[in-house]
Amino acid sequence: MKTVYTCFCTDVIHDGHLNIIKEAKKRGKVIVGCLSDEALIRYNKFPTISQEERIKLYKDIDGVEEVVIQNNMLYDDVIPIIQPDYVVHGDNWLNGPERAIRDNVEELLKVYGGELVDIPYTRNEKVKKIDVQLREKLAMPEYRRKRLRQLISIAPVVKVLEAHSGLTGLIVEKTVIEHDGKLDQFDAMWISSLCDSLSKGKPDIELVDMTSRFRTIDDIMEVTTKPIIFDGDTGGLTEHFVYTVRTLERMGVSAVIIEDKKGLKKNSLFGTEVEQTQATIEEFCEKIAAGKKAQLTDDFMIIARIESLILEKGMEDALKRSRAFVRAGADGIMIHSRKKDPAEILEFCDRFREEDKVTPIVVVPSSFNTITEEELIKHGVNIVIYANQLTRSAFPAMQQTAEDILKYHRAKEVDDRLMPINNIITLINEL
Ligand code: SPV
Ligand code: MG
Repeated sequence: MKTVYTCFCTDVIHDGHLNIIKEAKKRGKVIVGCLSDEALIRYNKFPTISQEERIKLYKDIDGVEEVVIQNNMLYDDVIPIIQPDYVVHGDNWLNGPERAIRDNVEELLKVYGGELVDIPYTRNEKVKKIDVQLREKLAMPEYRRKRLRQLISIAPVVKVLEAHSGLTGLIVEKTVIEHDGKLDQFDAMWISSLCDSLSKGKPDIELVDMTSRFRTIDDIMEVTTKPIIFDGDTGGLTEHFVYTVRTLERMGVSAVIIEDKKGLKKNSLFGTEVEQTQATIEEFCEKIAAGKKAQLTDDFMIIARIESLILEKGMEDALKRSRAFVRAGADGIMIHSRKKDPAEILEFCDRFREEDKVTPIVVVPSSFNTITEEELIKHGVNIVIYANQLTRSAFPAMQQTAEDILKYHRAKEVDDRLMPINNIITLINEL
């Protein structure tokens, strides 16, 4: 009896999957691979049911003999072991970034003479609707909110990119690259106070009010499913912060990061060039505790951001604060620095991790940008936020275009740098 292997990465079985199984069964004994949670989240198919539930779902399909776990998007851990006579898959992987996976399977099969079968992808209204329903489910507050904690527990590091509009949200949501035969993408979005303010032409001094910041979140939520970390600045007055927590939680935001400053807040990257005042440990602990008391779900996270290194108050002060803030209920610690050298950040992480193995650490490597995610993982970092790079790449490009149109009194000279009109009008699909 020949063996046929196919890998599933779905939470719902539709006609397309049943057709794959039907085609597989014609060729022999069907083994289904269940893509592990860890691999799924890299693949933008964030699971809405557990790995165990998916295994059961696949086992229950008529014609499936066996279900195995596949730990990677690439098939290296299963094909050499199972050595199936056939691998079957929908032909949708012939194009786009998934092509890299198909190439990988072809190579693995060549080794012993296995055969690859591309089954025409089933496109009908029912299948389309199920895909949309799955996506919409992920966008619901109760799913989106808990997704950050799930990611922290599954992913080696959670990679976060700034978004400040529906369009930038879509970039974070949809950008997938294939590199070295692997697919990769961002896990979550950061609603930066700097970039949200800049996009409104305002300074980053808590001038853009919460109603407006919530509006930004809502615009992004309308068109995305990935979890959101909100830059809550100082959190404002404790009496106000408790309301902010409730609103963010209700909207489906996963975490708020508040920094231990008081009075007029300025952007941290100014450091000591401008006057900024750090809140006392007692004041900030009180704010964290009040926020934790106000929150209603177990999913939401309040992350305390320590500004001691930014304000040159020293490592001991930063560590002392981290201990106090965790005791007050903080669900994570963000440590910030504006030095180019990551040494002080790494020292903090190492010393913090000596005492505390579990509380998530967040870093924002804008200045210390030579450090890689891999190195940060080794020092116990859980979340890496790329806080402003989208805005910083867009602004100079737009300004140059504006200058050149003025210079040439027409737009022809800038056209080579622009997205073709046909691409921009079709960028967003209508329903
Ligand atoms: C932001 O993105 O608004 C931040 C990070 O708070 S930083 O600009 O580095 O202070
Ligand atoms: Mg900020």
